[in-house]
Amino acid sequence: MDLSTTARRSSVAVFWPIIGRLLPFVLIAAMVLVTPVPALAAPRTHYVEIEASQFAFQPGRIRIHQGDTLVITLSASDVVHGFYLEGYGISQRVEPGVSQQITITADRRGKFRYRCSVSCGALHPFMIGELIVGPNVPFWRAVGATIVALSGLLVHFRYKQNST
Ligand SMILES: [Cu+2]
Repeated sequence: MDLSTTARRSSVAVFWPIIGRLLPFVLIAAMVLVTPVPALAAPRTHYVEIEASQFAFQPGRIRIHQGDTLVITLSASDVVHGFYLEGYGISQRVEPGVSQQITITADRRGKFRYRCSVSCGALHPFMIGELIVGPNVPFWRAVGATIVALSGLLVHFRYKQNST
């Protein structure tokens, strides 16, 4: 056996055990990232000011996650408007100069339209906005993958320490 073969052998001998030790963690991390998990709550509270005017809500789109709390301060800048949130059955009338507070616990996932519920003029039917309640999965996947990666490193360095 010549020298270069020996060198190659030993580098392979060092390389494979490391792969062998880390592979389970790589696989677990991949599983954590891919496996669907039920949405878990990491609740946040969002404060949003919605201004209703002929014939739109500002903002017209709100994105939150399941489990979050949404606190809306609703105001009307011209005439009397209404805020009706489909799927949550929330309805609130708002008069100019008197803002209203609406608190919503986002327990249902999906897209929910909010519309004006007080006939406020010609284009009243088009006064529509959208609340998007997304799943909480990405956050927990990131947490899971981080934990697995850290334990992998820990085991790796533990082994290195013991072998020297
Ligand atoms: Cu209106």
